[in-house]
Amino acid sequence: MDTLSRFSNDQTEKTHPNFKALNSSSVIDYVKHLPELAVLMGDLKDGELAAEEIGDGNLNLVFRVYQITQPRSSVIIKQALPYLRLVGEGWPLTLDRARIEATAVAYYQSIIPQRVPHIYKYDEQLCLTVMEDLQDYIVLRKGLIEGRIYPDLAQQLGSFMAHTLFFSSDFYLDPIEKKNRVMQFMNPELCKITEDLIFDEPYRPGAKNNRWNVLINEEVNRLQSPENTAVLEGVFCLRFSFMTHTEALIHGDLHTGSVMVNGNDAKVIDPEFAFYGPIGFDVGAIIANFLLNYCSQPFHLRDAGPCAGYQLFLKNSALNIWRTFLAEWTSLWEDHARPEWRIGQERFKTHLARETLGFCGAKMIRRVVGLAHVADLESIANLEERAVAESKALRMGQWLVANHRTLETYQGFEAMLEQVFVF
Ligand code: SR1
Ligand code: MG
Repeated sequence: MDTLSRFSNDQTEKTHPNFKALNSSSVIDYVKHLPELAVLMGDLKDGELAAEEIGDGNLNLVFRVYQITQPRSSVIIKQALPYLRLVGEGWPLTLDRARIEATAVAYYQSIIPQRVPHIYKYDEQLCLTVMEDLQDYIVLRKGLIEGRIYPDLAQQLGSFMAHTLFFSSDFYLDPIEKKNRVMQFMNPELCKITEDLIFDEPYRPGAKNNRWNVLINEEVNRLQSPENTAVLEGVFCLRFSFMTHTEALIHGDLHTGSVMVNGNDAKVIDPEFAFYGPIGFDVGAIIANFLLNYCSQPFHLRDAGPCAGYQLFLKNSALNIWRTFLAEWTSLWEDHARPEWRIGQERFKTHLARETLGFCGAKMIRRVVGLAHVADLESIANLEERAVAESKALRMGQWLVANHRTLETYQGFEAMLEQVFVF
């Protein structure tokens, strides 16, 4: 029996006896009976509401429920299913992820409320969250594919990570409280997905979930060769860190599909993979997704001038995410670190810089070779062009995974990251 099938659907009846998956009709009934929404949605008489299922992620149902006569009066309902939506009922998945997500968002609300949507209700039995509909926002990945500029985004994301990661770490929390939170955020099934999909399968010939563009077969063979030792050892270290380092409450899936943006604001969504893990995993993940988009842009913005300009925005964003994160982390440490942690900050920042680079690389590789790809690359229709972008992403990712441990000081972070853009 493999590990995931231990947590099969039949657990659902025991843990959530009243669970039932909603559809676009039953979700309306559900909303009508929510006192929490009476003010927001006005008088919810029969027939006044409509709903559509708008989920495009890998895991859950997402409904938009709105008043027909006033479509701007709306909410989002996100419901976990007892299986992985991307694959179907053959891949059972814990419903506890809805609790993890609701608890993580509540934590984010308490630390940096402007960076998350408002939550109206968490329903423990139906494993769903009723939240603000970010009507004027789009998913960041879409905005980046379209070549939109977000001037404040790097600062917003860097600041979000510095605050949420610092205030959940041992550097700030009482050690007993911190360990209680480690227990509260135990998320073994979703961690197992990450362990398999990011740190194992892309490097394992024959892993059944892997898929890639046939035109990069040779690159994938080289990636998975036992002689590719620098990369394989780098992944070993990153995997070990991911599985054992309870540094802070990390989002756990902080890619550009987990950020909603409008012209000047950004909100982080979807922390169902949250758990106590290595800080660099979040920082590396978001930077990786800017780099993936960078690789794809010659085949979206085809004119050389605009493409180069946009790639510069992406590169500067990646660097500015790190700069903001580092500056705000440093200042939070100086102002709030517990006395026993006062000495050693410089060394820890070098650890963060190394792991950010390494996780960034691993996150790039998995999106080219593993189960779950990204639209930045997948939407390049011409397979030869896509292969060019994917090969570049693989070269960047492998170099970062292989070399991240050689970074001597965090002050060299930017120089190291800048190197990969020319690959
Ligand atoms: C099997 S789930 C695939 C991916 O979707 C999520 O967004 C995570 O990134 C996960 O690895
Ligand atoms: Mg998600």
